[in-house]
Amino acid sequence: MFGVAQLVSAFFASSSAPLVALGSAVIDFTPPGLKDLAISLFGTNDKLALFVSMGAVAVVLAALIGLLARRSAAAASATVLVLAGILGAAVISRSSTGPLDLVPTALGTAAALLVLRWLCSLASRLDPAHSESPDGVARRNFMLGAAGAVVLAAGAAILSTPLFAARNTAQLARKALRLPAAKTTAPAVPPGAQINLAGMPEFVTPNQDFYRIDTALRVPGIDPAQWSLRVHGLVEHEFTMNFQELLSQDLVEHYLTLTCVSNPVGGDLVGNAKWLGYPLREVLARAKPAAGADMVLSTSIDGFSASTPLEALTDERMALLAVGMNGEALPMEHGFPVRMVVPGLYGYVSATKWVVDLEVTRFADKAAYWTTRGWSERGPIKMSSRVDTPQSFATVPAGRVDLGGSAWAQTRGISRVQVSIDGGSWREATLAEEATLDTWRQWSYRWEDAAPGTHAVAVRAYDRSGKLQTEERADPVPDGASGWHRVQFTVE
Ligand SMILES: Nc1nc2c(c(=O)[nH]1)N[C@H]1C(S)=C(S)[C@@H](COP(=O)(O)O)O[C@H]1N2
Ligand SMILES: [Mo]
Repeated sequence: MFGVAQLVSAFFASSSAPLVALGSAVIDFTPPGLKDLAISLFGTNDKLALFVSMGAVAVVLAALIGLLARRSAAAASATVLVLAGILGAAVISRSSTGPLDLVPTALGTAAALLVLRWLCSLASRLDPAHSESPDGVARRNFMLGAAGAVVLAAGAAILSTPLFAARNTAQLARKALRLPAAKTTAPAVPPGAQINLAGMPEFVTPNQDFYRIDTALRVPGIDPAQWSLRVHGLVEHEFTMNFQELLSQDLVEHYLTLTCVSNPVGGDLVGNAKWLGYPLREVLARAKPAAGADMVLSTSIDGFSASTPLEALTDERMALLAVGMNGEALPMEHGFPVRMVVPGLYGYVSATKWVVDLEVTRFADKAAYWTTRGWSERGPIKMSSRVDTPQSFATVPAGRVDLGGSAWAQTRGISRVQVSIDGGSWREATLAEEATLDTWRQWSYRWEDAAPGTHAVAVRAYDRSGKLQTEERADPVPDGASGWHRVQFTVE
């Protein structure tokens, strides 16, 4: 049933695929603590984990329905119909679906009922009372039939993936796209921004290594020729802008480190890229926000939304409507063709991918996707520092040990980093060169006389205003983790 529905849905909107819809609904209704748990357990494989567990549930359900069918074929069919109802409800609950999107689920259900009837009739011949053929043949027929159904279902589900891709005009459009050069280019990253120590991250994160966090089980495919951005709400001039108009503006390049609110202390849900885009302050200047407006609610094509303080989009910081990432068009999973990036704010309140709508409004009037799920309505990035090398539980040779890591306080910049070895006094680390106030800064510390044994290193940072990173431990929920990062490793 899932297999056929998934295959048929390839010919409809991606959100019509019942498994995707069900998964999306599961994500939407997941309490905030659980989202965090899933991310911490599976990291950026959280979606794979969700699909695998849904697949396992589907197999168990199929087996149970099979057992039920041995007692009553009607009850088994009724169960299939109830499941179909749940899937249909999940599909309809998606923001971008209509009644037509129920067709894949309906066809999948029909296929499931037919297969069930067929298997039941094969099974009935197993019953010696009705047997016209010898026992062994009936058994073999049933087993072959059941195996065939499983293979066909799995095959259909697997086949649906390339079908989606082949249909994906967005991907083709992305390949063909030539982005214009920036009117204002970013100053080159000073070579000294990178500390050359094994285990240090690259200062500019390659696109394929960039962390990915979103609620989209299937990456939205937006054909740029179809894309437009609606700007409306508490503004003097509402307008929509298409992709060509956006590209014909004076584009700006800016290096900016993006951070996820779910990043735990010492975590890696953070990445640094060169973004190409149009300043949001220009977009908003054209719209002319009315007095009293204090928030911009940005919405993606798949119904995610973020609430960004209007001020963060209109002050001097480089908030961008981005089209490029590290010299190429935005990768599909990072928001092609257009996303937002805002210095100093966690992604969930600012970095809307596949953005199609900007509503100028008030925090008092509207709430964004994660705000309604227990996260803070505002999300300034907390100053953080991290030890990247040695890693926790590593073993390093005695004598000279080179420590290295990263620190970030977007919009304010990092002015000092200190390390403490085995709880000893704080010592100044050497800072790598700074690229911008909005990018992370690497640091290193040479420990000359590491004796064999287990050691612990803690790190903390200061921003450019002289403020010390807080030691106070906080979990990611509701507005970001805090506390000093500590690693333990063995010297031998
Ligand atoms: N459309 C959409 N945009 C989104 C999200 C999302 O779920 N959907 N997640 C946000 C969050 S929580 C983060 S941290 C950043 C991550 O951006 P990246 O995946 O490009 O690293 O995207 C933001 N933009
Ligand atoms: Mo995030």
